[in-house]
Amino acid sequence: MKKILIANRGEIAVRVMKTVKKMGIQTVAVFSEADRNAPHVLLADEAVCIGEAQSNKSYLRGDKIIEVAKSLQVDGIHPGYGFLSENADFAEAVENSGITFIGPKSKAIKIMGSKLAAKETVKEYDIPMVPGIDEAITDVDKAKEIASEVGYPILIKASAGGGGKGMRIVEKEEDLESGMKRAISEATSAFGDGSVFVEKYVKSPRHIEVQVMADTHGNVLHFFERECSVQRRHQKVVEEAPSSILSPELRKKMGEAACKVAKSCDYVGAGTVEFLMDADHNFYFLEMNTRLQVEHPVTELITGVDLVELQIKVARGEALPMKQEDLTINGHAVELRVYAEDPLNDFLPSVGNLESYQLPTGEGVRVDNGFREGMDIPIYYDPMLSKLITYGKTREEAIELMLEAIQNYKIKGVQTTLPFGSFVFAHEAFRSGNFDTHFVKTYYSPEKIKEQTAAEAEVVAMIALYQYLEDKKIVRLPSN
Ligand code: MV4
Repeated sequence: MKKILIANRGEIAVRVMKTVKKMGIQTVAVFSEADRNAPHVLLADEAVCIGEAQSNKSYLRGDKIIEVAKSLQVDGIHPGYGFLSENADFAEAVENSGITFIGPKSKAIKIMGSKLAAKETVKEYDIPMVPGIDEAITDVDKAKEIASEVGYPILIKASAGGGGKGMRIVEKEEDLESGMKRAISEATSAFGDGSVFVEKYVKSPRHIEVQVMADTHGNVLHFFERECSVQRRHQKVVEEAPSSILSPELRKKMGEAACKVAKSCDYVGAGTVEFLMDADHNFYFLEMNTRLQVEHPVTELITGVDLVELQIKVARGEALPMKQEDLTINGHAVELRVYAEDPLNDFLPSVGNLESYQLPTGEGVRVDNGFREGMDIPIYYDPMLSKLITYGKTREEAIELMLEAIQNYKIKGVQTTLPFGSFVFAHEAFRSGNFDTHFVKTYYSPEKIKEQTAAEAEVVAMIALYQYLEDKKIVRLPSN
């Protein structure tokens, strides 16, 4: 591979390009009219404008992107995450045009894009699943039967759903019929597919996912887990690796289960297998994400591997250069997603101009960033500015570094989720490791940040006062 096109924008386009360059491969950026001066455009060897700002006129235009790739004699397309990354038709169109899609085959994308197809596919692989039914269900009486078998509360889920869309908790039998009708109509309007199924509702779950990587020679490795339980409305905000609650035995079991999921669909490339873990540490397969994830850096820091480099090697047909036994966990990493959103105002997007934008640096601090001082934040895309990742020998060390690094961000012009990050990392429940997916709902309110800001202001005032008194002492000394 001599030239790779990165079909994405923002921090992930920059992140991917860094590795592509490191490998001595030429880079091609595509960009929308809103991104003319964006960092990913400036970093690339070549850059081509593919349309107007709206995603469906630029970053989602697979046909245009393939056209650009062909005209510039590109060998591979890296889709990043979001946009076209999990679009099976795009992956297929790329392959059909004679270019390598740096990701799995379209068949694997298609299977894992449907929760029911995924369940069907992994069935013979002895993967723990949440009790329930693994086929689309429309008959209310049948649903009642399943529900009384697994016990209430149950969760109705849309097969095509993602990010919690089309999910409905049902506490008791008399609510089942209306819940099901709503779930079906919601799924139909949101995904054009009204298939729903029923599972036992796991009450206080943790979200633990396993990074896998498979080559075209039949090797599948796992790169341990990431804990992503701290999320708000199905949007992850804080991630870490490893999870603070897994024993080595459990880690091995989950890693092996994740590899089996990958094998079940002939997976190739980087993927993530999501599990729910209940309060008794039982784990259940949820779904597989067939892309590089936003939170991949925490895995890179604890394993010392460059996941993008492995993606490219595997796409070139090389065998994975290590064995499972070679992989070990070293230290601990935490990540905060820094969004241009106002945590004091229901996390509404806070778009505007980045009047000041200075990033923390230092040992154990990694910032994956897609912005620059003076830039306007486009309203058309996800408002994530950067990811702050810190690494330490222990979890405590990583968290301390994180709190310090958050303070060393200097952003003016927009509100960000940085103060919310301070809240999470300073919180006793997070620090103790005793938390679940309900963390934000349970502990967070804007008042918490206001209290925190007031406490910080008090410290700053005390320091100023002390300095003032000290200065006065010095000034007075000669006259005394
Ligand atoms: C569940 C669950 C409880 N029980 N399934 C949410 C998104 C989708 N990927 C799966 N989700 C869940 N499935 C059963 N049987 C709770 C969730 C869930 C959740 C999962 C992971 C991370 C955050 C979450 C927040 C709320 C609900």
